Amino acid sequence: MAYEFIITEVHDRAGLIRLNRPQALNALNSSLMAELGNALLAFDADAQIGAVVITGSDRAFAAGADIKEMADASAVDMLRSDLIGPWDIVTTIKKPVMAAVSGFALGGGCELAMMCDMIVASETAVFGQPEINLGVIPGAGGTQRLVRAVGKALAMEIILNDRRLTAEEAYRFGLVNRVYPVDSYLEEALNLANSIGARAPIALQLAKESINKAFEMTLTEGLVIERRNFYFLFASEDQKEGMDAFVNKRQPQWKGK
Ligand code: DAK
Repeated sequence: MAYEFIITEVHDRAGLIRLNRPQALNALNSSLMAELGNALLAFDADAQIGAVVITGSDRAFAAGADIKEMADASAVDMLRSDLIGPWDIVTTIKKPVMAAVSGFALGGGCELAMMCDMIVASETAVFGQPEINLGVIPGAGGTQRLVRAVGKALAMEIILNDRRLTAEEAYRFGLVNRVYPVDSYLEEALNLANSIGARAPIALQLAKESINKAFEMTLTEGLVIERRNFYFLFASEDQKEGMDAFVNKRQPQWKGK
């Protein structure tokens, strides 16, 4: 499909989505977000794809939601626009999603990265939630996901006082998985996506679902979900294949069935 604000590519089993509004540092306007949502759904439905990577440019992953687009909106405009719909797709697709972040990941850009399952950063990445400078607060999960990622004390500084995190700090505080030089972070993110994406598809889906439940329920409830998903996998051909391959000392061939 032809898109205006994103570019999609396939690298082995990894689907790559490049945010592509360079003149606006990939500011996330509603058209870009709609395209991103459609591309994510298309990769999620494509059996050849095992995992998805979202990236921007070396200069900017995304400098936030498009301030110019929302500057004059009323509260009712915002409420009616259902802005959050396409953003939700990032968190509801079944396959693992990775953000490959270089340069600015600010406001909605940081929130988009945090919606992904993992973040691979370049050494030049900068994470921040500067909405306070605009007289607003994060609106796409920043106040919730940042706290869970880096803890309350640091989240308060970042959101209340526009503290920005370097890639190295983001790694140290547990916001990102890995940091690489700017000329290799994307390739490394694709390698990671391909490594993950080559694994048993149904187990991947249920592992991701179970981990995400850890943020939404009590330990007892989460353990029930995990155990049910574990038992359910014994209904899959991939479980039989995986265990047979181990017993017979061969590589498994996953079918996603
Ligand atoms: N929106 C629109 N345009 C942007 C932009 C943004 N967020 N960020 C940068 N640009 C544009 C600039 O206006 C400029 O355009 P021209 O003037 O050339 O036409 C161009 O990109 C280059 O930017 P600069 O000239 O400013 O470049 P610098 O290197 O000097 O500065 C910067 C880079 C990233 C530090 C600076 O551009 C900046 O501070 N940008 C704004 C960062 C920010 O405040 N981000 C938070 C935005 S609020 C929600 C979903 C999402 C959100 C809320 C709700 N729901 C679903 C409910 C999210 C809200 C936000 O993200």
